Amino acid sequence: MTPTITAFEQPPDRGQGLARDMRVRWALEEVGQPYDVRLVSFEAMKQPAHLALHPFGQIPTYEEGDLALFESGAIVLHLAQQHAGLLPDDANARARAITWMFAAINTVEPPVLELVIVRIVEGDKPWAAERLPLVKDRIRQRLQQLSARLGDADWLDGAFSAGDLMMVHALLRLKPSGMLDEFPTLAAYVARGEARPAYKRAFDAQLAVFAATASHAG
Ligand code: GTB
Repeated sequence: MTPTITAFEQPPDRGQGLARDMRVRWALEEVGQPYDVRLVSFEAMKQPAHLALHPFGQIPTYEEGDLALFESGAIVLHLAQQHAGLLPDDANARARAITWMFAAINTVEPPVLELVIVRIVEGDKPWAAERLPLVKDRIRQRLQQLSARLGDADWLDGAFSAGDLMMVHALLRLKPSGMLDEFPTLAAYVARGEARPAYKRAFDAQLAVFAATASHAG
């Protein structure tokens, strides 16, 4: 059965692959599972039909038969458990890869999102300029720790896993800020993720959505 995911009808990142449907697309491509995409507007996301799928009125969602999921991490974990290729067979290695998924969304991503908040949401507040360096320092602390753990390895724990997929995508959000370049080990790690054929296919698919929107707008 072909699953259906949801994504922005009008991607605010102009197809840079920063929205979280990108993780799900990437995981689907890594495991070779074809999928359909239903594009939703910001308005439709807050309507009952979409809220029945996603209680917080967001994308991505995932539907497969009578299963409906939300939360990109949960969707990627579901795919990784159903298909070979994103989690190791060994039970302990599998648990460690899942740990990295949680680390990506629960430890590394929150300070990264704070940067977006202080720059965009709170940018006009009188204290925003004072807060920015504090937020950046918290990000640097996490990047330093992650970089130290990665060392000269290609991936966080042996072969590429769903943990790397989630971590690379969480780090990608930092690219426009230039902060990733302060940590060459992590910049190279993210570049390795972006170089994967599955990443490229997923990226092209979401970019095509923006290109279609842009051509309609023009
Ligand atoms: N924890 C959830 C998950 O991991 O799935 C978070 C889902 C989420 O934040 N969804 C966002 C959304 O639907 C899109 S990804 N927002 C609409 C709303 O809340 O009304 C976040 C995002 C948005 C935009 C950019 N961008 O433009 O660069 C990047 C990421």
